[in-house]
Amino acid sequence: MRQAGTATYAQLCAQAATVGLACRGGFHPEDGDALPEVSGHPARTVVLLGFTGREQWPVFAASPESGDGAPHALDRWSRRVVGELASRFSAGAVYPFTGPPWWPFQRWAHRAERLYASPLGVLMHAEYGQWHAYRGALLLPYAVELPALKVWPNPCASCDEQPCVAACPAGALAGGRYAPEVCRDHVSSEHGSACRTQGCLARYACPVAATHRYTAAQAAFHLGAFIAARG
Ligand code: B12
Repeated sequence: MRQAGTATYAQLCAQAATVGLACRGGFHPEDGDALPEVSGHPARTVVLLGFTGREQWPVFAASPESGDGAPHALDRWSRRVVGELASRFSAGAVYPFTGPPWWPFQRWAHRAERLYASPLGVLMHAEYGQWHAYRGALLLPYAVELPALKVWPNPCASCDEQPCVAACPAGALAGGRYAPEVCRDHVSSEHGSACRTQGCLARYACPVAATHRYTAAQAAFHLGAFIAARG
């Protein structure tokens, strides 16, 4: 039984699972993180929340937001379910999609779990490879003990063929770093139908954690959002 205003990491994760989210590790903030206060108290623990592989997608797909036809369905769903979770734990919440300026979720992710940047820019996870993402972060005004970082080797360091780089039909990874405009021009053009229908071909070419690859519907949703974000 938890006391009001406190929680263990296991309790947080169990509750997160009930709303369709996975705990993605956490960290104890420092002054430089400049996080908002939670009901007048400094945030003492940040727990990242998100999707791992294709596991949580069906919960979002069955939600009212997914079916209402209005824009930004996944962001609106994330606000609702992360917000619900925050109120259960007397926490604040921040999101990866409010910006610019953006909250630095990938920098935080490196503090929460041992991850490695792939050539695409997407972080590699020990179990899920590139197939994971962030939907929000809980800001807890109390200290929560967090799991130790799991040590594992960077799979990209021993991947000489780099099939991800070779598979990009636009050559958006050719310069040694991801060129988002080159990618988006191609994906939005008549030549980009394979990316649009099958998902990012570079990401799918990665052999790591292939069993966790997104489903066609999940991939198509993200590519659609990426094209729509052109502004
Ligand atoms: C802006 C942005 C983009 C821009 C990148 C523009 C650029 N290069 O400048 C665009 C729109 C191109 C983009 C595309 C994608 N993105 Co993006 N993006 C973001 C966002 C909203 C902000 C990043 C940022 O500027 N942060 C500010 C700095 C200060 O914070 P940071 O943590 O230190 O940021 C680092 C990263 O941005 C990284 N980086 C630089 N360039 C790129 C390019 C890509 C593709 C990625 C993934 C990271 C990355 O370097 C920064 C410095 O350390 C983040 C969410 C977030 N709040 O972090 C998602 C995020 C980084 N994106 C993500 C993903 C998955 C993608 C896509 C692969 C899929 C998608 N969302 O459709 C696509 C790639 C397109 C494809 N072919 O599929 C995920 C990465 C998850 C992971 N496993 O690592 C994030 C964390 C969103 C999430 N909800 O989980 N993205």
